[in-house]
Amino acid sequence: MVFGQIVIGPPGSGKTTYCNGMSQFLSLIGRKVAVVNLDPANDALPYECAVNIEELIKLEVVMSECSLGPNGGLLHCMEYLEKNIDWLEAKLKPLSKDHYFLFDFPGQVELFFNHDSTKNVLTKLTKSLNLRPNATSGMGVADQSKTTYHELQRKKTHRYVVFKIDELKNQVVVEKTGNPAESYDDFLASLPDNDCRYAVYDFDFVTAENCQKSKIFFVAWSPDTSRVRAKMVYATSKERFRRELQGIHYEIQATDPTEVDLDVLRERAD
Ligand SMILES: Nc1nc2c(ncn2[C@@H]2O[C@H](COP(=O)(O)OP(=O)(O)OP(=O)(O)O)[C@@H](O)[C@H]2O)c(=O)[nH]1
Ligand SMILES: [Mg+2]
Repeated sequence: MVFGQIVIGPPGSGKTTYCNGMSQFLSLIGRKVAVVNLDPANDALPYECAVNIEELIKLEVVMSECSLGPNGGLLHCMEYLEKNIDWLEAKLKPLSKDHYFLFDFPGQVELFFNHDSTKNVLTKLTKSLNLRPNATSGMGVADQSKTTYHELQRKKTHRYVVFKIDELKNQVVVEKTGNPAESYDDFLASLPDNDCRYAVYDFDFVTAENCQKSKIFFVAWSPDTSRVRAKMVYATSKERFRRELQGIHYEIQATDPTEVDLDVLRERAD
């Protein structure tokens, strides 16, 4: 099986530096590693790469010959790579037997959001090299977050739990718990106006048939006024965190208080 990492992130976030550090680390522990540079704008590479898109196409040449700026030129390069995927496959095939791959990608967001070539390149590699991509943000979950959730779920010791991401620890930690007697308004008041949070709420209600029921809601709170960085970190770490929370019945994504109104919960739970 082939192992490796596809390194993506905003421009200047440290992708190339990370590939360099990771390849040194892997070499030190005796692992064969192949760094694949797929960013034609990466100049002065700090690592020795096994495959370099520059061998296929050069950004400066595209920019001058097609009269394109750096972003348009980059899109052109990715389209060109997609059309010449055989070139990349032929380079990777012999390495795939025993090398660990590190793919260093460009940072331009349009490559991932409004353009298909990058996705198509990865899909084709997935098939030809038999890769099984998994997404991870590298975020951890503090043990206390897991135990506090279990207390809410199994022992009903909390009405709600508010979690936040501690960027220094790179972990999801408990910010606040509410005791079972607290109201829904108390819960809403615990969500900050201009920052993101995750929360779980144990919603007790009585059905039309007069049955007492209880459903656990997961709330991904991401108000419009939060910093872009916070929105990104919370969005990319959500699935990782959700995997730790067994037994959630419903999930609500809220960007303002109306989306997490008590009536919304009632409607979903009914
Ligand atoms: N302080 C700090 N600086 C870093 C870190 N990682 C990278 N840098 C610096 O950030 C700058 C950009 O790093 P790169 O590794 O080139 O980032 P990149 O994501 O590959 O950038 P693009 O390919 O242009 O999108 C360089 O000056 C690095 O030295 C880090 O963990 N901490
Ligand atoms: Mg780079």
